[in-house]
Amino acid sequence: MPLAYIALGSNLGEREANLRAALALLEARAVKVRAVSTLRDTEPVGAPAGTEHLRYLNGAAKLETTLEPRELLAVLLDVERALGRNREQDVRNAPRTVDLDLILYEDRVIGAASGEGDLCLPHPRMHQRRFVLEPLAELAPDLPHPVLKKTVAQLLAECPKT
Ligand code: PH2
Ligand code: MG
Ligand code: MG
Repeated sequence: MPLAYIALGSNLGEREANLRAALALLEARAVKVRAVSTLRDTEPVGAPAGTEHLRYLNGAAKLETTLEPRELLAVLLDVERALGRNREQDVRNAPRTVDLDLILYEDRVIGAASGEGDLCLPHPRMHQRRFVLEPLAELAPDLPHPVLKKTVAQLLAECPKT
């Protein structure tokens, strides 16, 4: 079965409970959660003014699913909505109960300009974000990035700390 990795984030409400609930909902939706990293408290990156105090709980999960990337993305968005994620404010990086980002799906490369809507694989900012790379490296340090041709551990070693 195809393997995918997602990043988990929450900076509103009961953060850990939100992330655990998201994983449980994925299990109920044709997605097998094969591994979950430790969850870590992180400084928000790019927070809108007035929300800088809302720290994130971040982690990563390894999924197995027969869903295609687009279908998996739809399930992720559905689970976000089920857990009260509200995208109406339309503010970039607005605080959220749950954020589930598709980071890698096998070695698939999909560009946002490929006619597949806004799905982009690998996630276009994964290599710039320690809050994604650190938990991912716990699960799959030797996993290669299909475009950058470096492993997750290498990307983490090269990612600036600020
Ligand atoms: N997600 C963002 C923007 N900033 N900062 C941290 N620490 N963790 C996140 O998950 C995060 C962020 C956009 O999704
Ligand atoms: Mg995100
Ligand atoms: Mg997201």
